[in-house]
Amino acid sequence: MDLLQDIALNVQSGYTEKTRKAVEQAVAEGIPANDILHKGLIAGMNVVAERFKTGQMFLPEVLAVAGAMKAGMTIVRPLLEMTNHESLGKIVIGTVRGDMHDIGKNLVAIMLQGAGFDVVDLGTDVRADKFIEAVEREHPDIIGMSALLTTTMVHMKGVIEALEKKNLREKVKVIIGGAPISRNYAQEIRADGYARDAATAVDLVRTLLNSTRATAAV
Ligand code: B1M
Repeated sequence: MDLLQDIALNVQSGYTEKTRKAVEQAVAEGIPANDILHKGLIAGMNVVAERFKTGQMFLPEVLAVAGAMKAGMTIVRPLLEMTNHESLGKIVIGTVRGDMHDIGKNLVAIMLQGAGFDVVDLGTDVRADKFIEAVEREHPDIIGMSALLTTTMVHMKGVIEALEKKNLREKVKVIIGGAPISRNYAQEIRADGYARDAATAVDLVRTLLNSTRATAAV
């Protein structure tokens, strides 16, 4: 069987050790890290997301899958980071308050790092004050917020309001994403952009930074 298919199947089955070994083998065979991520790890995770949605998989199995995904990503992440050293801008990213989902947010962070951006990852369950502290400390160009629950996506608005209160809103762009998020929601809460997946997030960040720099140069 194709090694990338093997990785996808091991992720779907929640086999942490087998995923780790298959990813190590793929790296040793010279398969590009980007292919291992997209055609192996993400391909497997997409199948799981669909099965969970349709009730063919349950939480304990999904937890095992998350462990396998993490094991694979631990190996691939430094390789993606190595592909581009020059920083094109800084992004502070986190999953909002009350939300522990981090697989998608981690993918966005990895893809941004791979594309040459500096990424400060605040992790999961990030409260508004933590985002504010990070903006004051890190001076990022962009804040990225992720939410996977309809009950937690509301906290994105709270972060934007906190930025406004602190007079920081003009200093930083805000992008949002996650399964329940839409372009309409981004407009409603006055975010600067929405991305449906990690690759689109990279394009969005590039576009926002280019427009900021073009405005600054005028
Ligand atoms: Co949870 N979960 N979960 N879960 N989980 C969902 C989100 C759910 C849709 C499943 C379902 O019922 N069909 C549902 C939410 C329902 C809703 O709110 N409408 C749900 C629920 C209910 C829950 C719990 C409440 C379950 C419970 O305990 N009863 C609980 C909540 C815990 C908490 O957060 N407080 C819970 C727990 C968990 C696990 C811990 C078991 C595990 C998370 C493990 C982890 O992340 N470390 C888990 C998982 C894995 C899922 C599903 C199956 C898969 C999510 C995922 O990783 N997808 C999910 C079902 C689904 O999404 N269909 C589900 C793969 C990932 C690559 O995609 O995260 O969408 P995604 O990220 C994409 C894009 O959205 C986008 O790019 C990413 C890459 O392409 N993106 C961004 C994401 N963030 C972005 C940010 C950006 C831009 C793009 O800019 C900054």
